[in-house]
Amino acid sequence: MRKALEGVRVLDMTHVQSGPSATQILAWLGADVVKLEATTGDITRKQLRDLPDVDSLYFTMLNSNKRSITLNMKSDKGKQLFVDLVKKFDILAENFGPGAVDRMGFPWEKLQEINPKLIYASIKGFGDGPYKFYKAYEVVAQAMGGSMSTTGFPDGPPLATGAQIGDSGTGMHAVAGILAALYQREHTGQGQRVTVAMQHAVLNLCRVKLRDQQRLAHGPLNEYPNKEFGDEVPRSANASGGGQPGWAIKCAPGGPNDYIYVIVQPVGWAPITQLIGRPELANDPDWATPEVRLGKLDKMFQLIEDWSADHDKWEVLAKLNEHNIPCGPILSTKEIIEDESLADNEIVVKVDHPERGEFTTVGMPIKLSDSPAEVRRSPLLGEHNQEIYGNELGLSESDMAELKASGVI
Ligand code: CAO
Repeated sequence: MRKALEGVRVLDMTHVQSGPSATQILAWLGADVVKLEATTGDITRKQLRDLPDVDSLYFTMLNSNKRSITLNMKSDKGKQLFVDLVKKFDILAENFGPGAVDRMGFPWEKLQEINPKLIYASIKGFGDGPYKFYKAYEVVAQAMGGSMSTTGFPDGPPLATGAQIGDSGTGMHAVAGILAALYQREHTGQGQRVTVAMQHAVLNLCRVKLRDQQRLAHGPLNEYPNKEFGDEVPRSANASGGGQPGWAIKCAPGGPNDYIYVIVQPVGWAPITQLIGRPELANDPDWATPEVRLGKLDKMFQLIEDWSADHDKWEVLAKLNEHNIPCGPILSTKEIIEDESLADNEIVVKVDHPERGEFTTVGMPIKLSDSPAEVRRSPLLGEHNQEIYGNELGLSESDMAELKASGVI
């Protein structure tokens, strides 16, 4: 079956997480993604290793379905080869520190000259302005995009979230930009520059917190559990802060992930009162409407917890869902990796690797009926030098040997 992006070629200079997460999606959609690495390789090949001398899970889980070539972009010969490569690709993607590709000798204007159809995608920490030349990592973006100040308990410090919204979150935004640029190229015949700043992507994901920042001007945020409000959106623990109240309530037997997140929609209240053994509260004027419950959400969730604490989270999930009450047990990473339905959905998948053997990774979260993704292993460093430099660019075996000996590839 033909894949959605079959025929699209990506020269992938990305490293670490944000960029590789984007190009991995393109590869799953069927693009030919060729990862161009320094001769020492993407740093994550060696980071957080669980097995000696084997590409790390960090690398293998972010670079599946790609090919790998090595190229020293600081050598003259390397720069020449890069020019030949750029002519053959549709997309160039990178997420180096600010200015790195310019310093290699390839500012956007030059890349456009080499290949006017090229789409050049860059991820940086920040947009134009005072932070433009600053490097950034995941939690830096969470800090400056509105996530950390709004995550945590009101009386505790700002917290980072485990979801990699700064890195992979930005990568997904980059995918949207790249696909839009590809589509526009169909009409214009021209490539374009796609840039995404991690701070901007996190802010996009924290959009509702800026909603609340402006609502504050008109009074307290009643949907928040906080008792006092200043002039900025406070951390509100596990409150959804949205139109329907929610909270993480305890379940049996009381372990660190024995919780379930429950949302009480207006229609959910009556069945909840039945379930928790307090049917009289369904029509009690002190409890019957969302408006009267709003001022005592903590008490409302305590009532539910008094019931849930005697049942395990799976039982609570089943019982609440019998009444269409939105809820979700807190799943540990162990529970997730062992979850049969996630495996059946091919979102948790097993992949074989020549050095590490079989390992588990997260599959393609976007399902296309006519372009199913098949997760294949990540490439070894420089595994495809022969295919690209030899077969495609026509370098001879002796040329290749010389380039290798002189540290160009
Ligand atoms: N050949 C030769 N040199 C190469 C090369 C190649 N193929 N590929 C990269 N390099 C060189 C670059 O030219 C650059 O050298 P100079 O600084 O001398 O010009 C250097 O390697 C890469 O620099 P860097 O700033 O990207 O790397 P770093 O480890 O110092 O910083 C990071 C890492 C992530 C902070 C930085 O890349 C960054 O801010 N990226 C943008 C934001 C981002 O994506 N962050 C997400 C990180 S994922 O958690």
